[in-house]
Amino acid sequence: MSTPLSDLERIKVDSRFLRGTLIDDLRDPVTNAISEDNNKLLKFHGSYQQDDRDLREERRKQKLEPAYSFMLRARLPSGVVTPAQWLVFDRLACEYANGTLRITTRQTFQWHGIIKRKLKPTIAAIHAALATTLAACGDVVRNVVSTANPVESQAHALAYEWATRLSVELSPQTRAYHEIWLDGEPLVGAPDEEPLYGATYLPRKFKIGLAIPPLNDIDVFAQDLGLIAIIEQGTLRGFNVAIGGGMGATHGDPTTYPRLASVIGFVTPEQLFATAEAVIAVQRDWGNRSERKHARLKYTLDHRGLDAFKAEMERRLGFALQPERAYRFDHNGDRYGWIEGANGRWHLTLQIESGRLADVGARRWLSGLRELAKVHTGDFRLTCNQNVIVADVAADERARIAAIVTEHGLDGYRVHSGIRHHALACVALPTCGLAMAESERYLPELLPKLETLLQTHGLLDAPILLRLSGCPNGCSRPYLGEIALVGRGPGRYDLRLGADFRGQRLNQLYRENVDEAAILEALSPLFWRYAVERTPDERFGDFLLRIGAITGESHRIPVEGTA
Ligand code: SRM
Ligand code: SF4
Repeated sequence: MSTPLSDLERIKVDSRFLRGTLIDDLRDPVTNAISEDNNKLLKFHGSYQQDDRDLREERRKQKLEPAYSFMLRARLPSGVVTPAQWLVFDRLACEYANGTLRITTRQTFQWHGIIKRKLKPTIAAIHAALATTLAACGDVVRNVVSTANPVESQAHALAYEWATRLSVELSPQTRAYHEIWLDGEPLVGAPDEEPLYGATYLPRKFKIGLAIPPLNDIDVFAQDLGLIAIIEQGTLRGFNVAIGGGMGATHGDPTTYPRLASVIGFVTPEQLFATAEAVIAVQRDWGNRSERKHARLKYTLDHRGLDAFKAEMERRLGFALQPERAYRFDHNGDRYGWIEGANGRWHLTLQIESGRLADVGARRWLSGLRELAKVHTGDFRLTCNQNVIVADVAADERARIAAIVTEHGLDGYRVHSGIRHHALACVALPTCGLAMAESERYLPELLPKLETLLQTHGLLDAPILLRLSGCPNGCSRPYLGEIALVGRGPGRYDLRLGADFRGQRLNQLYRENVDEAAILEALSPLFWRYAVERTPDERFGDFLLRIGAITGESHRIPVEGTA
């Protein structure tokens, strides 16, 4: 007897290509919420229904419905935003959302706190700004991310273009989005078509990222499909293909786990689309549609076998992948400050703590970026480390840009400690319905304590990757942190240690379900030993492995890709 399909598969089938009864729910004035089934469909349109968890208990006592609102996520291929778009997005944050813009770990924007009747005008305004929210969430190919490396060379620009084309061309084709949000005419006669996805889309979310070595700022091995651009003598030769990365896990369930993508070969640029489509199509057909916990590509690979998956891909493609080419990653962080591009234009990377653009005290970051957008003639690039690059600045414009940056307190990157420079935190409370512990709101409390500890050992400048997640889903890619906290419950975390600095080795559990005091107590002697015993240029994670503070091998990618 075959296993029954998950409930979501039924909802997708019945949805008529993602329509459901969303239009009716949006019109219903009695509640600020929408039905459970439509909630599932709404994700494909780029939005999640949430409620303010800080207010949940109080409202329950008062017998009020939870404080419902909606999170909206844009699909911004490779994280590129024009100044004109920035100004629109900023206005929407102030008019319809909670007065903040949130840069995500997949180089796009989220708005939080949009009430139901403002969802449609917000989406329409995003569309009018030539962007979309379609397929920013849901069981589809998500926004394709790519190394936020503006114009280092022609070959870099070309690799970037491929990522953008993948994002655009792998988008769903349904007209439902236009009908629901943009007052498009309902479809009569010919049915919608989804040539790649079919009526039930994919078994689960599917993430693609393209990295341009030596930067692994997108964490290419955390992607379902990771592409590593191979540039030789200034020419883009093609891409190494890595499949089956993913971070999500469930506490206490060993059948779920983070996994790094496996490199399965090399393709030329001309073969890229067909290859991406083949990976997606085999996952579409082979992925687990009964148990969503096991539906990501990583489980399909581990269940059916990597070799069998590759063979099926190649059978459908009609050609074999070439052997992987040599590559080397240096690090997976961002390079702060000004950098000159190959064409003599300049790029300024600013650090935005947890990606949250807001005006708080002297940190007038939302206003600062708005002022920059008013005068900047290049574009902005969001990074997967939740930062922003003011890209493509003429040499004689630098002073004006720098003045705005300083005036709004955006110049912290100049003085930040090594660990602060490399800290990521997911959203978590109060909006994320899955959060078990604080993350974004905890980071500003935790960092000074860690900095004090590091300073004691003379390590304030040591670049250490710190990643916080409010639950094991791993939205800040915590399993790739040299130090990571993964939420267990209020004020309690798993402390994980020992990933590398290139995104090529997963970390390991060091202390389970501990509070802040225990975390600091566990780290202090390790910092001390690191200060005293490290070899020149040895990174914290590598050091921990060498001294045996963490043991055993987790799934690991060789430091140097082999030809
Ligand atoms: Fe995530 C679910 C936020 C990147 C793995 N993620 C969620 C939701 C939508 C919670 C929910 O399902 O109700 C969170 C909304 C919180 C809020 O209030 O905004 C959420 N994820 C985020 C963001 C905003 C975190 C951030 O601080 O920037 C990131 C948005 C990315 C984007 O622009 O598309 C974000 N999420 C990630 C990443 C990192 C990445 O992709 O590089 C991961 C790990 C990689 C992966 O997918 O394996 C990630 N998010 C998850 C998972 C676990 C998936 C799994 O396979 O188990 C969930 C839960 C789920 O899908 O059921 C999840
Ligand atoms: Fe929410 Fe967990 Fe993702 Fe953090 S890691 S945003 S708590 S789902």
